[in-house]
Amino acid sequence: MISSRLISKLAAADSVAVFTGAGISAESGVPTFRGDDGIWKKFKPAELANFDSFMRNPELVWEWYKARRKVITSTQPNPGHVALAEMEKRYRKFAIITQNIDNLHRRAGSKTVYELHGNIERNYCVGCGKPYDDASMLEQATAPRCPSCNGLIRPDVVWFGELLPMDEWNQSAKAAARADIFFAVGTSAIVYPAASLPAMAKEAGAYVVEINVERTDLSPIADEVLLGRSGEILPQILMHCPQEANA
Ligand code: BV8
Ligand code: ZN
Repeated sequence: MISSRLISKLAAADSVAVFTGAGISAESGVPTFRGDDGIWKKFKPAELANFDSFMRNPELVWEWYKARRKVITSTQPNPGHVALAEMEKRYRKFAIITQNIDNLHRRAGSKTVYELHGNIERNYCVGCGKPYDDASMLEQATAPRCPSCNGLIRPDVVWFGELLPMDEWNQSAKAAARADIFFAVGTSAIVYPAASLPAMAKEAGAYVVEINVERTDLSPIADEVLLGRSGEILPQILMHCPQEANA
């Protein structure tokens, strides 16, 4: 499965970046977006994951995120997340660049995680920007309001038509540009600007490795496509990583 070329690259690499999508959390029981039980099969992103819909019908959007938060917080990181948390210790420069809002990389112990599309466990007031992360308040039936300015409280995720968090984006672009190996794991790579990162890494000379149960729009630019479940492939790749970071 893992080529001798990748094995030698893993041994020699100084900087590794891993770009992840919903597929890495599928084995934890978090529904993907475009899979058969995909979120976008049931709900149209344009109807729910955008600011105007939220302001038009905050209860509906809040209910949706509450349902997703309930699923997500009842799941555990899987061997794919755990392997990446361990892999971070084997390289001097290592970064996870995720589109996932499920916080599972951090819960697996990963330290350097750039959340391009936010985190479902964080919330803030659209009026005064005050953060609200205590779960009890979030369990309220309707869309909660900010006690200090009465503004609506929203999940700290990036909706369609919204800009990505600048710092996360800049750090991600830097990690992609300096990567010796760039892994793209469990993503259909069609949501932009996140989906432009693999090409940026390739452009900068990275060895691009795709891990997915099927080929995607990314496969043509990948140097290597490993077809299979990330929860099985990532632990195998870890076995070929240096025991500790090169000095
Ligand atoms: C923006 C958070 C500036 C919320 C999300 C350029 C071209 C075309 C369109 C655009 C463009 N630039 C901007 C756009 C518009 C838009 C966009 O990209 N639209 C797409 C649909 C074409 N982008 C935006 O709006 C972005 N903002 O550009 O702002 C701007 C402002 C004004 C006007 C213009 C521009 C913001 C996008 C962020 C949206 N928020 N999530 C929430 O989650 O509720 S996106 C969300 O969907 C995820 O975060 C993720 O990014 C995406 C889902 O993709 P994946 O994670 O890859 O999941 P998917 O199900 O698709 O695929 C899973 C894969 O895993 C599959 O390939 C499957 O085979 C594989 N798999 C399954 N099981 C396994 C597995 N692999 C391995 N192992 C397994 N076990
Ligand atoms: Zn407020």
